[in-house]
Amino acid sequence: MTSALYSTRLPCGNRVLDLSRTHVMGILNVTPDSFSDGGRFKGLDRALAHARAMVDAGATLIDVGGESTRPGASAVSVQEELDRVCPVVEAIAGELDVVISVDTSTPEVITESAARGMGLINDVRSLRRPGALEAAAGTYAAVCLMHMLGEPGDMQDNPHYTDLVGEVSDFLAGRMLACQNVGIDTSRIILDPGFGFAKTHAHNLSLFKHLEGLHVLGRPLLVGVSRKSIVGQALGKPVTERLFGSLALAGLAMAKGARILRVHDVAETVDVVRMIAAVDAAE
Ligand code: YH5
Repeated sequence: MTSALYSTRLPCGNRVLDLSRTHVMGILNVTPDSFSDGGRFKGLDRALAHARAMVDAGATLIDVGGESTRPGASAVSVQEELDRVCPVVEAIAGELDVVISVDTSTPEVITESAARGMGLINDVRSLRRPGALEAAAGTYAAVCLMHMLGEPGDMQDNPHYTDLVGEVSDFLAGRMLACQNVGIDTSRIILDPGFGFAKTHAHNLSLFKHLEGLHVLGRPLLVGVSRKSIVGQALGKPVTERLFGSLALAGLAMAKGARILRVHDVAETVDVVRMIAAVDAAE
């Protein structure tokens, strides 16, 4: 087992996450493709029910996402993203005992979500949008910095690396420094290699194999591979048939020291985590 070099207390707004153990983060999409019918109230109702089910299944974080990062997805206005995300954050904060993560790059969404109970800023752009660093510095939320080159729309255009782990590590170190420079303490930061973002299948596999190389940065790692193409391409399976492959990678990520697993299938992943934790706890 890989043991941590960092403090295991991650401050997440008015909560603290104990990263001496591995946590499961449940994915909650609040994009219109996930809520096509029924209007806002029904959308809110369903989002809350889904969040509740994931918490009951053992998720200790819920990741609320109002902007699709799929290549080709249309851009969402700031107001639209606020309208999608804020009511959901408020509703979860009012009812559930869970850290609320918000998948956003938008300064206004960072600020408004924090005021409603967000505990973790999960920005796939690592606070590179103008004003995002300052917005994050104005909150007490934890920050997940993720590696991605370019933007979701162009990131898969021929990504190239000469030293994959080194370049991912350097990028994340640079973003940690940018955070420090605006007053975001390193104790608030977690890191993510960004599987599927500006990476070929070979890159994803190699980065996963050498995940331990990112421990040199001295911060907890989050891994998000649930149902992604790393599974689909390795197994030749469509998105609906990627559960077992995703669970294999969840177990492997945990064995390699990842402390937060971002997943769709919470109950199944929680079994994987508990099983490995039981073995780790043995004499
Ligand atoms: C991540 O890795 N990923 S959004 C395509 C899929 C399945 C899932 C076709 N936000 C990450 O989940 N945040 C996303 O199959 C993330 N780390 C962090 N921190 C993409 C996604 C997905 C894409």
